[in-house]
Parts: sequence; C-alpha cells; structure tokens
Amino acid sequence: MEASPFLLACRRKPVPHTPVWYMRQAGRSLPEYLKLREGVPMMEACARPDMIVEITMQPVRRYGVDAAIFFSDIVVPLKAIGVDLDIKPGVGPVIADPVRDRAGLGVLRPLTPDDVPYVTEAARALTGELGATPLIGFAGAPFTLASYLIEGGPSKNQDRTKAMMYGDPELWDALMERLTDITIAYLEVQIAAGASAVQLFDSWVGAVAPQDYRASVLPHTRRIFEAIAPLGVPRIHFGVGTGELLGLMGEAGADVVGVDWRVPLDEAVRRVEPGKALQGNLDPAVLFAPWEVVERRARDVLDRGRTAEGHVFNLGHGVLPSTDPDVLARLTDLVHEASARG
Ligand code: 1CP
Repeated sequence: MEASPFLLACRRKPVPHTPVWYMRQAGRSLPEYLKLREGVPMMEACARPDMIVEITMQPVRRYGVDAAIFFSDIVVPLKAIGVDLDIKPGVGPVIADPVRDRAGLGVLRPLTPDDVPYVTEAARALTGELGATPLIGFAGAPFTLASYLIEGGPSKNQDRTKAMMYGDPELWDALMERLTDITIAYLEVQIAAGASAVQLFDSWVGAVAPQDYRASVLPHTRRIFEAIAPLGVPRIHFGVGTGELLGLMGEAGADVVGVDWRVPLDEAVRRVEPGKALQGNLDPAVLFAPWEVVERRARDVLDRGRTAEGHVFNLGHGVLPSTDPDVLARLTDLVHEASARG
C-alpha cells in the first residue's frame, strides 16, 4: 500500500507514474450508479454500508484510478448528530432550522464513532476490497459546513455566513469550534477504519478575503490538520476559487494543496510554501470538448505539475454530472501513459 503512486506523490516521493483520481468520481455520471440509486434517497444511500461500498468501488473498477473516495456527503456527520437536514435532488443539502444565533449551536453536540457505525463498517469492508488501492476519507471544512448551516442550503455568495463572521466574531468562533471538533472526530473514525488519506473540502471558502481567512478560518482548519497529524495519513486541503488563499491554505498544515482550474499549477507552486504536494487541476468542463483538446490540456496540466514537489492529477473541481464516463477512462489512461517514468 505504501508503494501506491497516490500515497508516494502525496509524500513528495518519486512515483512510477503521476497518480490520478477525480473529485466526485463516485456517484455522478455512471449509469451503474444511477441504477443502484433508483428509489433510494441520498441520505439513505449514505447510511447503508452495502451501497457505500458498491458506489465507492464503481469508478475504481471502471477507470482504474489510483485512489477511491468514500461515497458519502459532507453533511453526513451533521445529520448523524441530529441536525434536521436533507439532500434534495437537484438542489443539495437543505437545513430545516438554520443556525443564526447562540441557541442554534445547541444541536451541534460532539460526534462519536457510535453516531456513524455505517461509516466504520463500510470503510473496513472497502479497505479489504480495494487491496492496494488507497481509500480517501473526507470531511467538509468548518467554513463550508457553517455556510450550509447558516444559509440553510446552497448559496451563491455566502452573504449571511460572512455577515456572522464579520458581525459576531464570538458566535462565529463558537460555531467554528464545534464544527472543528465534529470534523476531527469524523476524520478520525474514517482513518481508524482504514482510510489511507483524507481530504478536507473547503469548497466555498473562496468567498473570503485573505485577511479574513487568516483571522477567522485558518486557526480552526489548522487545528484539524494538527489533530490528525499523529495518525500519519496524508492530508489534502481543497477549495474552489481559492487562488488568493493558496498560500494560507498551505500554512493551515495540509500535506497536499488542491488547486482549482483558475491557477496554473506552476503558478500555484509559487504561491504555496515549499514542502507541499499539489493536486489538480483540469477544468471539469474541458471534458466536454473534443478529445484532442482534452489531451492537449491534460498534458499541459502534467507539464506544469512537474514543477511541484509532488503532483496528484485531478480535476479543478468535481466531475460534472453529464460527463461521459468513457472520456474519464481515456483520460486516466492518458495520465498514466504520458507520465510513466521508465
Ligand atoms: O465521488 C465522490 O467524491 C464522493 C461523493 C461525494 C462527495 C465527496 C458526494 C456525493 N458529495 C461530496 C462532497 C460534497 N458535498 C461537497 C464538497 C465537494 C465539492 O465541492 O463538490 C459539497 C460542497 C457537498 C454539498 C452537496 N451535496 C452539493 C452541492 C450543493 C451546493 O451548495 O451547490 C450537492 C448537490 C450534494 C448532493 C450530493 N452529494 C453527493 C451526491 C452523489 C449528491 C447528489 C445526490 C442526489 O441529488 O441524489
């Protein structure tokens, strides 16, 4: 397992080829996924070990990617501690009673492994089934979880979230503290059950300016990475629209910084402190272009990625739902062949 190209690249060690996996590779465009999910609501699928295992395996079988990502959602730990929420098809997470004052914090109690037995069971089964392919566990970062809790659902600009951050820093920090504790516990459960790496998704933190990130987000995120450091698995940190934050995201302590498609990887190398690997960053929309374009752009990502101390090939954000699975299969082969070191 330690010889897996994915883990080697995360640790900035020499690799036989550039490893590749795709954010949201599980549970998006695959017909075998859509068939399995027929009539099963998302939150139910996330609580059934048989479904988690099968959906996590599907892209590994089909694409031959270098890592699996645990099928779940970032709101699963919140639901597990009793937050009244649902994932609405075509919308995303919707929170029944948004958290907007101190009383609202009451529902955010600490998470224990007993709250998510299906995660432990599925991750254990998966590590057996995956053999030498690493399993990536994941969690939503406190800012992104806070944004769903405060806004009540998906939001374009995170206005209410930032209003609390600017206007009531004490409430903000109390909320972030609780979410940080939940996130640490949730990542620990996945690592204890066999996850070989973890990714912290701070998908919407790109809405924040660097000085606010430093003051109001970074201390919490750093606490997460410090807490799980002794467990020894690579830690990946990703957000969208975070070009201005890449340096600070590295400072927060991850081993690998995820880069969206807006910043070329060789420029990201300059923005992130030394001693970090990078992950990314082909624009997921490029996969809708003719193959020649996909190939040229993928080779460009590989070339720029060579300037990093370690490179994990990925998209700049998740696989888009109407992506042709055959293009992802072909892209996986291309990345492996074009980066093979004799
Ligand atoms: O393949 C994988 O990566 C595993 C599955 C996975 C992951 C990693 C799902 C399944 N969700 C996530 C993480 C997640 N969920 C993120 C971080 C990654 C990212 O930035 O894309 C975020 C922001 C969410 C929240 C969420 N859940 C949204 C976005 C809504 C918004 O604010 O714009 C949506 C649409 C969901 C629902 C969801 N999550 C996963 C699936 C398969 C689905 C669709 C379920 C359905 O509608 O039935």
